[in-house]
Formats: sequence, C-alpha cells, structure tokens
Amino acid sequence: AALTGAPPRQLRADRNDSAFCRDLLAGLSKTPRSVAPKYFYDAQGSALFDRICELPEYYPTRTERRILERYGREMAEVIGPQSDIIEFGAGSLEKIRVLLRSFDARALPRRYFPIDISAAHLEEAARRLHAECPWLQVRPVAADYMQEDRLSALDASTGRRVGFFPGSTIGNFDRDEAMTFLRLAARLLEGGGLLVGVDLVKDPQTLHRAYNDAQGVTAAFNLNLLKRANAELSADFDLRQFAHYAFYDPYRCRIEMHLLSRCAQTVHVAGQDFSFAEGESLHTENSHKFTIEGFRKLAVAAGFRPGPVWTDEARLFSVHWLES
Ligand code: AVJ
Repeated sequence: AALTGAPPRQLRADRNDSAFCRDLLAGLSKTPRSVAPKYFYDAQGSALFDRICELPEYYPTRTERRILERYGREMAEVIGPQSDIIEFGAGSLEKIRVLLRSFDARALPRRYFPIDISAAHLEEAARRLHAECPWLQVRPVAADYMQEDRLSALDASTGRRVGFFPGSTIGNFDRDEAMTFLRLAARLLEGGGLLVGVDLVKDPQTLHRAYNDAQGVTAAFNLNLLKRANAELSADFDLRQFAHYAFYDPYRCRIEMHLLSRCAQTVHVAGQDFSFAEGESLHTENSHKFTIEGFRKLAVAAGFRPGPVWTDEARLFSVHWLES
C-alpha cells in the first residue's frame, strides 16, 4: 500500500527537467507570454481534441475525411505500392485507416511509422491497427517529429518513403517553422513524397465558430494546458481565473488562441512566481490558414515539386501531394 497513490508533492515538483517545464517557464518569462501548442496533447488533451473533431462547428476533420474517402484511390496511386508511410503527429490513427481502405490489395503499403509526442495512446492504437491490418508492419515512434535526432527508428524504413501529415497541423507553425519542417520532410522522404492536409482561408465567421464552439470543448482543450501544468509541474493555476479567447486575424491569416487572466493574480510554476495583470494573455496556439497557391509556393521554397491537390466543393480544406 505504501507504493500506491500519487508521489509526494516534493517528488513531483522535482520533475522540472521535462521539455514541458523548461518551455513553459521560458514562455511565461517573456513578453508577450506564449507556449507551444504541442503541449496541449497529454492524455486528457488528446481526448478533448478527439471531441473537437466531432463538433458540428469544427469542419476540418470531417471535410478532410471526406476528401480522403472521395479521392483516396488517386492518392493511393501517387503513393505507390510497397511504400513505407511515415505519419507526423499521428494521434488516434483514424485518418490512416481511411487512407488504407483506398489501396488495391496488390499495391498495399508495407510499413507504417506513426510518430506522436503523446506516447500514452500510441502503443495501444498501433496494436489495434496491426490487428485490423495484419499485412502492415506498424512501428510506433513516440517522439517530437521536429527533433530529427529522435527519429532513428525510421532507419528501419528501407523502401519508398511517403509522409502523411493530415489535419492541417502544419498551420500551427509560423513560416520559419513550416519551412524547417518541410525541409526536414523533403530530406527524410527523398525519392518519395508528402501527402499533407491544409486548412484554407475562408469567411471569418466560419473560422471563428470552429474555435468557439457552443459546447465549450475548445475552451476546455485550451484550459487543459493549465490543468496539465498543475498536475505535472506543481503549478497552481486557478482555471476559473483564466478565459479561453480565440479570434481570426485576417492580416496574418490565422486563428490565435489565448488564455486571458480574468484578474490580477500571481501563479506559481515549479517554484517560480509569475504575475498576471488583469486581461493579460498567455498565447497558446496559432492556426494558419492558406490559399492553395500560397501553400504550393511554400512547398516549392522548401524543395518539393507540387503535384495534385484535392479539395471539397465548398473549398474549406485541401490535401496536397508534394514530390520530394
Ligand atoms: C490540430 C492544429 C490542426 O489548429 O485546428 C483545434 C488544433 N485547436 N481547435 C487546429 C485545434 C483548437 C488544430 N490542429
């Protein structure tokens, strides 16, 4: 019985060598304050994101799924037979299932490397996928895909490499980060290509609603970052004293998500004090929206040759094939 239950507070407080701890402390120490959106995805954050994907207002997931279903055969054609598919930020492995259904039995992929920062669900999801598709070698990689030195598991990929990067996660990056990612991908996937989902510029009302849902799931997702800090870093954020704020900036073509302090308050994180003024922001996410041409230009600048682009009738979302 002495070995069960939560570790004592002291021990938890000492776990401040984590990347989350380092980055949150650094992000709280600068002006304006910010933290990278990859830290949303602990087990609870990943579950909340899965709920966002089901929301009536959140069009990207279902629109992309429809594009993958409708044009999957053309995508399977450009991907080619016996390829190794590397997915960046694979999450719950839902989208690869949709894609795999489009392959001809004689031209199936050989290996699948789902990379995800959230190790919690990855192993189990990978096991389930392999049970459904026994012909596919599934090799989960629990890592941050921006850290190339953590991707040595990909050495086992000896075939034609194809990247899969759905969901418009690339929208989280600013231009420099997107270029860094695309250059890394072009190098990693040389001789193959990248299939990437990209959310499109559209009327601001539709965008605003997608990040301000009526049920408040997006707000809970945003606030969960503070909950995670409380649990993992012995922080004492009062979740009732921070407000979800998301808006579309048409000049930068991006949704910005913030957590706004509802009052003047001091918060403690891993032994450090941070004072917030009333209304002060912690910037938690950017979600860039692209035009089809704008994204293709970015891909060219990073060293890809852009191929076919698939979109829905309302042009809400796009899926691009880029050759490397
Ligand atoms: C996973 C980055 C594509 O930007 O739309 C959803 C994350 N944030 N609702 C997005 C998110 C708030 C999502 N991406």
